[in-house]
Amino acid sequence: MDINKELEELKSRALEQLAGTADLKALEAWRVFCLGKKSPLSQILRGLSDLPPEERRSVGALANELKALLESSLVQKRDSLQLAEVSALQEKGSLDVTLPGRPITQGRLHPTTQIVRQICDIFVAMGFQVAEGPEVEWDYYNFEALNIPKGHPARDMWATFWVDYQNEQGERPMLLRTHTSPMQIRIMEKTSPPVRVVVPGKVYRYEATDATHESSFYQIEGLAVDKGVTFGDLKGCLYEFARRLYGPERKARFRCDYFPFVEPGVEMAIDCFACAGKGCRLCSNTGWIEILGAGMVHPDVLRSVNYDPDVYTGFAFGLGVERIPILRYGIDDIRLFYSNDLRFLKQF
Ligand code: FA5
Repeated sequence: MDINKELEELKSRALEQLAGTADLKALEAWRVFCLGKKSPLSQILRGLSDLPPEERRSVGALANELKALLESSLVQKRDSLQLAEVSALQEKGSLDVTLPGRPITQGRLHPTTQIVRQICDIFVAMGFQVAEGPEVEWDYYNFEALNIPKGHPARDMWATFWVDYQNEQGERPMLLRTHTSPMQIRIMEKTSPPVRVVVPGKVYRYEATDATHESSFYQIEGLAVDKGVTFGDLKGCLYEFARRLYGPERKARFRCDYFPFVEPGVEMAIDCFACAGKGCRLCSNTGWIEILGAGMVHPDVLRSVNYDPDVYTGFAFGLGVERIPILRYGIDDIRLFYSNDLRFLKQF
């Protein structure tokens, strides 16, 4: 049959059937029959490319016109059927359109995300940039380039999840990063000094959990390298950070600590909010809660990324993100953060 004639017939048949549809179910059946993938109209449209060019143009225009007409008729019919259904329900008294709608529950940012953003904002205001890096890391970045060669006892400080992948030498060089410090190396490899950057991210440790320890948690790494950076800059920067985050009344304490990639190394602690420094379960009876490790970047680390330690110096720090809201809001167990209890999460 002539395609133009076939289209005419399709049109009158479809419109006639549409006029006869009495409910939404029948309308859906009509849609599938007249506009679905297997409908005669779709087949004509699909076959257009096989027609000679002249015919293709005229048939194509007609077929597309018919498709648009059927689609708009469908929308109109659906609206009128829906309206009729609502009126029928109202007449029966089973629909009360004056009832207030159900409130839409709104999600919110996880407390860890909120605190990561607040901390990064504080450092951005001090001139730091923000960068991110991989959670699955090479042994080289997590340990070796940070002055922790294979077999070094300092590796015991960070019990690790290794990825089950062996290289040609039979070694397993891939792991879940135990800290954000590998990003110090990745950033210095790609950038010339001066560097001022903070790196938020998730880290993993193969260790037992307790009120202040999780096996996966967040850290924020900080790194500043330039000519003439001193330990005074490190302390000034971190005191200012604590003041902006906790207010002036909270006490901060620096003590010597050991990290192979800094020299000298320190830990910074804040006085325990729960016992006002007297000693309790949260602070393991010390009165202080450690929030970060820090120090002056070790000359060997600078050398490993081709920075001249006689010209450049720098400081680095790595802070445990969850410890910050613990101190700020008086949360007495870190495990609450990731146990998905909405009664806890909704408070932030
Ligand atoms: C480090 O991870 C070093 N990379 C920090 C560093 C960076 C030192 C740069 C010097 C220079 P440490 O293992 O102490 O250090 O962890 C840093 C912080 O992460 C701790 O102060 C603590 O706040 C937090 N933290 C450590 N272990 C856990 C854990 N299991 N659960 C929650 N927070 C933790």
